[in-house]
Amino acid sequence: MSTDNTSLKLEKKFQAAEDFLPLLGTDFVELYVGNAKQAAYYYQQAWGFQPVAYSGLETGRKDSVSYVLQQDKIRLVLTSPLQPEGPINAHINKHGDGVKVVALWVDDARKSYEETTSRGAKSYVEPYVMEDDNGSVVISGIHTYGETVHLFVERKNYNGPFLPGYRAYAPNFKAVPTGLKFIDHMVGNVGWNEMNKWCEFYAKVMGFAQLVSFDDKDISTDYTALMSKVMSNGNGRIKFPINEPAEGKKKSQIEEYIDFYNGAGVQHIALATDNIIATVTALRDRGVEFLYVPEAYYDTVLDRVGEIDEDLAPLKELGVLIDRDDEGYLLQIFTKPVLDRPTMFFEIIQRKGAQSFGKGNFKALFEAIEREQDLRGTLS
Ligand code: TYF
Ligand code: FE
Repeated sequence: MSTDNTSLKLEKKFQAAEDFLPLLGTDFVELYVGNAKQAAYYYQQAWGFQPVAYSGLETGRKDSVSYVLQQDKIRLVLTSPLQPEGPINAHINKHGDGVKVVALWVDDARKSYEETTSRGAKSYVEPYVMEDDNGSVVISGIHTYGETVHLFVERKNYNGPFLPGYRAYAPNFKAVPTGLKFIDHMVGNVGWNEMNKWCEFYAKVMGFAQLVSFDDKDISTDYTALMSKVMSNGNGRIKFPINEPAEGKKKSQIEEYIDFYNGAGVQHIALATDNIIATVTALRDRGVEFLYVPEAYYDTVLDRVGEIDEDLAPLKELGVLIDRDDEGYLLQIFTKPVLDRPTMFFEIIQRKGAQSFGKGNFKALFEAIEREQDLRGTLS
């Protein structure tokens, strides 16, 4: 892998052609979950997300219910079925709780749909308009890996709490934020030999370019292996690394995910903070569990990354990992899976110049993941 100046590389990759799919950012991430009310409580209490909108029986919706939670620019939607059968039930039955929708904020949802479907995207939902007293929203959608979908959300004529059909929701409880700012990247796990297919999808259908690539030699530990490529849109606001399992001495963590999720899906959501020590301290105090890194990592880390602004002691105490590229450094840490199935987890990341993904930490990180796999008996 090369660690050349990634921002510069991104500019170069995109200066040739006009961006046919301009993306303003991530609009929301929707999880289908078994019990949205209790999941909402977890994300409020442990993660510091504030409830902002709700739709369900009280708003005239009969089949399902959604809670919308927000922290700075990050918006999560938690949806559960209210009836015994339907697509949400089927999704939960097959995958457990997991990400169904990665919604992208656009200026023109109709054009986004045309540009992507004409390049081969499979339609999920044709453009449609929703209206209420707060204005109108246009939404369209396409399929991506597994049963995951992308919605294009055009909300320039809307000023309600979330979308038409939702009412503002502000329980007496006030969430205490943990310093999470925006989604830095979202990673997809896909099946054997499917990485290139999905990277080509993001390139051809959505106009993304490849930032970096890691092969199994870059990132295999003594045991497990995977391959990964990072795809980015033109302005760099949307970054989607795609992982596939690789053959190793033991079962790849990506294969474990695919087994339990029953297919491809979102593996981790990386959330940015500008004070990782404060954020991770708060999350840990509220019960969020992080991967453990042996203390020996900290004996040599500064030889590898050089001087950093932070004291090493609190980083070591929390298990925060450090890496450097030619643009600066980054601090990152990974939670254990946040579900009973070993599927989705979160990354907390603070970038101090570096635009890469922590390659220097792969060995320590993957060994930590393998220790958890070993406890689950899923390494072989
Ligand atoms: O997003 C990334 O590329 C880093 C590293 O299974 C990573 O966070 C890659 C694969 C993986 C876990 C983390
Ligand atoms: Fe990541």
